[in-house]
Amino acid sequence: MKFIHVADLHLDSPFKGLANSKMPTTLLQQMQQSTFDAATKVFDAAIDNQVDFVLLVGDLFDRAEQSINAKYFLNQQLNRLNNAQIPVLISFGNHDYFAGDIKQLGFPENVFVFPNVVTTTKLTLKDGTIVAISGFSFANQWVSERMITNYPQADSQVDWNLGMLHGSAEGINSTEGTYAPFSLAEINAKNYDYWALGHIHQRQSLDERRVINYSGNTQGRHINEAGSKGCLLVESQGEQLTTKFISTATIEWQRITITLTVQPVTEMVAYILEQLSKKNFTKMNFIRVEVTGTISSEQQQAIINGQLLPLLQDANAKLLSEYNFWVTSIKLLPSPVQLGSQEERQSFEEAKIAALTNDNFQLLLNNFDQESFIKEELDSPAIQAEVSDLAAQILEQHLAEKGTAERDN
Ligand SMILES: [Mn+2]
Repeated sequence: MKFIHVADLHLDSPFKGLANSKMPTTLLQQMQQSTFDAATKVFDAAIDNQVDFVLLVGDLFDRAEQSINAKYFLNQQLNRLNNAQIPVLISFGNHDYFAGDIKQLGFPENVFVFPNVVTTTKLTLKDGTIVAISGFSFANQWVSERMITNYPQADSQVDWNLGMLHGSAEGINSTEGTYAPFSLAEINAKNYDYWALGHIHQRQSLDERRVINYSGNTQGRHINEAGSKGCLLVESQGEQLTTKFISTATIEWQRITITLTVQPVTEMVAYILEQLSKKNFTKMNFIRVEVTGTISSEQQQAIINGQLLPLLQDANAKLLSEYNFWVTSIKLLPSPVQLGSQEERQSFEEAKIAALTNDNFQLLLNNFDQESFIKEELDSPAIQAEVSDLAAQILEQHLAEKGTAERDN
């Protein structure tokens, strides 16, 4: 048995907040095309590796009202797999929830879409191997029910039992349970051979055998989705399953720290770009420059009030044909804050991860239902990431000041 586990394609993500007059058109196009290019690589990999089937675990589309572009693209890709006789199993997630008539989707005959209740479907592979695959599709943006409890126990009559589940594993990054929450114990109790998880965009295994996996998303969309992104190729070797990561993102995000000294603003621009040029990126990288070191208040102001970035991007645009990077933002690293003990520092980091989640941001956005223009502005992962970072910095500063005040008393 050989299959691809992929989730969170987020086709046609708008990348709001990144396009500006400094960004060269070719790069703008590459960015807007990136979720499609990443998805194409997934389907290429399925065909090249002659997999038995593909599991698409939700958030294929970025929004429930899918763009014509995204729909058309996906249908073309599914047809490619149909021609290659590769079955595709789809369970929709919180971004592309679907409760309508599956026939209306117009998918080719190799596609099976899970309904809104947990359902098991069986595939017989070319060599006679029988695989049972259980899953469900989100009917709404929120599913607070513990859907995991509806999954059947592993079927001992089949060769492999697989689960597809778009949802939040408790204790990873979000404790509130609006995304089909489940615990590792509940998953383990089902005795399946493999769990293809979706929803959390950071690729990770939840178990030591590496058979309960989030594949992560296929293309990072902002600085909080940094690093390599792609899908998993899962293959059986006897009784064992091995997973191999396949990289699909055409643009990778990363933070790069640059140490500056007191110097004129013009030299800052040249110095930063020179440091980045030395990295010899082999694919396009979107960079958040994090500045540290001792700099003048004039330099600090140029960064904080946003004057440096357009200057930097102007010069960056001229380097694009030679070097694979684009500076999307520049931040001053806060000067080290004294949060007292190691324990204080650690609980702050933990609290930060628990509180500053995209889900919590979505809840906050509900406060702006009456002011849709605010909601629309803020409804961009890039801007949310900025706000989260800023919130963390301000909190940290407050805590440090409070700590100092308490120690002074
Ligand atoms: Mn997602």
